[in-house]
Amino acid sequence: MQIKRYDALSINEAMQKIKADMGRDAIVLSSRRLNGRLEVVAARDDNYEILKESEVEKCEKEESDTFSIIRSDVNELKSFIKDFKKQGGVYAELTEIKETMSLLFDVLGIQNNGRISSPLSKVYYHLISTGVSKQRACALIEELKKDSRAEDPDNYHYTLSAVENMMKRSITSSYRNTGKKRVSVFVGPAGDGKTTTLAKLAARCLFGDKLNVGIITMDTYRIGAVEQLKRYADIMGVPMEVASEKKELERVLNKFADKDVVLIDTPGKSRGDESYLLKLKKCFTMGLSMETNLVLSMTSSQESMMDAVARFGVINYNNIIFTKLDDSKKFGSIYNVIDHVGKPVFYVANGQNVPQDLNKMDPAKLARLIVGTGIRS
Ligand SMILES: Nc1nc2c(ncn2[C@@H]2O[C@H](COP(=O)(O)OP(=O)(O)OP(=O)(O)O)[C@@H](O)[C@H]2O)c(=O)[nH]1
Ligand SMILES: [Mg+2]
Repeated sequence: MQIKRYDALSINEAMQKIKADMGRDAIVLSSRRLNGRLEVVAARDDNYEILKESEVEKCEKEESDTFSIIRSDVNELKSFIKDFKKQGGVYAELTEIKETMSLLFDVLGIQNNGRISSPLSKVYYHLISTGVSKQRACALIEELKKDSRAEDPDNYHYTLSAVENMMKRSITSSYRNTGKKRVSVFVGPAGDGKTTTLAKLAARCLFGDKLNVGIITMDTYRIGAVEQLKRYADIMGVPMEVASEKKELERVLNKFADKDVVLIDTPGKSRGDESYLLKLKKCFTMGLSMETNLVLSMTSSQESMMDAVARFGVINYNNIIFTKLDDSKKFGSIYNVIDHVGKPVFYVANGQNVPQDLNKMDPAKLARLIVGTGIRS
C-alpha cells in the first residue's frame, strides 16, 4: 500500500492532486487544516486484486475505517456550509464545497470493496443516472451493505431490486396520516399543470367514482384562465364558480355544500410573489378540512423543485403531484423531493390528454418508476 501526504488550499484541489498522482483507486485516509492550508493523507493498495482471503477481511476493516473518516470529513464540510451560510456572500466557497462534497460522495459510493465494478458501485452510478442526488444514493448504498447478497457480482438484478425495495420503504414513511378530504386545492408554480390535473381528477371522480363534483377557480389573474377551466367544466357538465378572495370562497363553498368533492384551482405563482402565498394561506384557514396538492412539473430543474417545495411550504400542502413525466426520461428527482419533504404522491400526470393521462401511485409504483425506466403496472 502506498501512503502519501498532499498539501493543498482546498479539498477539491487535494482530490485533483491525488487523482492525478495515485489514480482513481486512491482513497482519502485523513484531512486536517494547518495554518489555512489543507493536509490530506491518501492511500492506494497496488495489490488489491491479489490479496489472500485472510487479508481481505483486514482490508475491509481498514476500508470501513476509511469510510468513517470520510464520513467525518463530510460532517465537517456540512458544518463549514452552515457557518458560511451564516456569513453570507460566499458563493464561490459554497460552490467549491458543493463540488468537494460531490467528489467525496463519489469516493464513498464508488469505492465499495475497492472495486469500481462491484454491484453496489454499479447501483450507485445507476441511481445517479436517474437523477437521485449523490447524497441520497450514498445513503441507500450504505443501507444496502447490510445485505450480503447485494454484493454478489453475479446477481446485479437482485441488488437493483433490493435498492428498489429500500426506496419503497423509505417512501412509505411519507404516507403516514393521510386521508381523503372533500375539498381539494391545487397550488404550484406557474404552468406546472394545476388546471389540467384538476380537470383530469374531476373527470375521474365524476365518471370513475360516480361522485357529485363542484369546481372553483381562484385564478382571476391570468387572461383566459377562467375560460380554460370553464371549458372542461362544461364538457363534463360540472358546475364551476369563481372566487378571488376569502369571503367569495366561503360563499361558493357553501353553495357546493351538497357536493361529494370540491376541487379548487389557484393561480400559478413563480418566484417573487411571496405575499400572494400568504394571502392564499389566509383564504384556506376557514376551519374547513381540506387537502392541498402541490403540483410540480418534471421539466423543472431539481433546484426549482426544491425552491418550490420550500416556498409553498407556507401553505402547508399535504400531497405532491408530479406532472409532465412524458417530457422527462429520468425520475430520481421525485425521490429527492419526497425524501426531503416527507409528503406522499398519490398521482403523477404523463400527458396533456384529459382525463386519461393521470396515474394513481403508491410507494411500490414510485420506487419502480424511479429505479426502473418508466411506469409499469
Ligand atoms: N406534456 C405534458 N403537458 C402537460 C401535462 N400537464 C399539463 N400539461 C400542459 O402544460 C401546460 C400548462 O398546463 P396548465 O394546466 O394550464 O398549468 P397551470 O399550472 O394551471 O398553469 P397556470 O395556471 O398558468 O399557472 C398546458 O399546455 C398543458 O396541456 C403533462 O402531464 N404532460
Ligand atoms: Mg392554471
